[in-house]
Amino acid sequence: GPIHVTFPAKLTMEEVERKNPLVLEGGKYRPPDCQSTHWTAVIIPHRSREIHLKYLLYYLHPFLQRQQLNYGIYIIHQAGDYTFNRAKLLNVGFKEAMKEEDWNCMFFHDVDLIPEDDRNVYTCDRYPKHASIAMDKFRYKLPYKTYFGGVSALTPDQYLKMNGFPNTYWGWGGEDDDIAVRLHLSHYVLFKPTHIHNQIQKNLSGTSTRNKLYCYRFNLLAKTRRTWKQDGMNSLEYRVLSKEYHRLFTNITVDIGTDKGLKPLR
Ligand code: NGS
Repeated sequence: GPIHVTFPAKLTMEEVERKNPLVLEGGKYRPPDCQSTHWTAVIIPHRSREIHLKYLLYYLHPFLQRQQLNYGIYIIHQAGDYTFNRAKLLNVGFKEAMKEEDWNCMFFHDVDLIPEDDRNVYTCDRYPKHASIAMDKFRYKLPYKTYFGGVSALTPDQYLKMNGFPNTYWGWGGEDDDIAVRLHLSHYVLFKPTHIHNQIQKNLSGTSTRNKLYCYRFNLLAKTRRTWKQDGMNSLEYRVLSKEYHRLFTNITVDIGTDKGLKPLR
């Protein structure tokens, strides 16, 4: 049923670790008393949102364990201070997670969204799934019909069929709309379950700066139909700088480069 989400001020990461004794190194879990057929990797793009991450893990670990899934949590941390690129980090997460296990479901997850109901099942379906369809900040309604931001779930096959996500959106906005167009172009019907999420207040993080607005996002969006087959999983370039197995997650720090000197797609 519903989960009452609060943000205990004194919560520490050690306490979250203590509350999750069955989680294995690197934030992985296998149900001890049954064999689950579900293998869900949760991919979280990240930079300077440690407080958000702590609250998300506090809720997410017990939530996923109650669902008796095999799961792993991957934090994909963008190195340096160049403009954040959420969708490219998600592509990196897919590639790196698949090197470790034969995951059959990827949950692409913003760090600031907490599931608010146990009936938000973190498994994949026949069709790609937009999971964060009801958020408190949008009064539990979609902001617009094709909105695909926040949390989404795809099987590896579904993800590869649409050439993954775009690598070219540097800064805030538009990459989720591009993904929605790709889904449409790959002839996927979207599945919108009744998931409910609570967004952590920006000011809780201590660093309330928003990612830089990406001013070319509308230009790129206008071209997705032509560019999606050249920009995505097949053009992904990055360098892993470190991979650490923490108690509650695997942290992969990556250099994803910049858009300086890159030729615009036509
Ligand atoms: C749209 C953005 C999306 C974004 C959505 C919700 O306008 O990337 O707002 O934003 N699209 C473009 O800018 C083209 S939110 O209210 O969560 O800040 O996800």
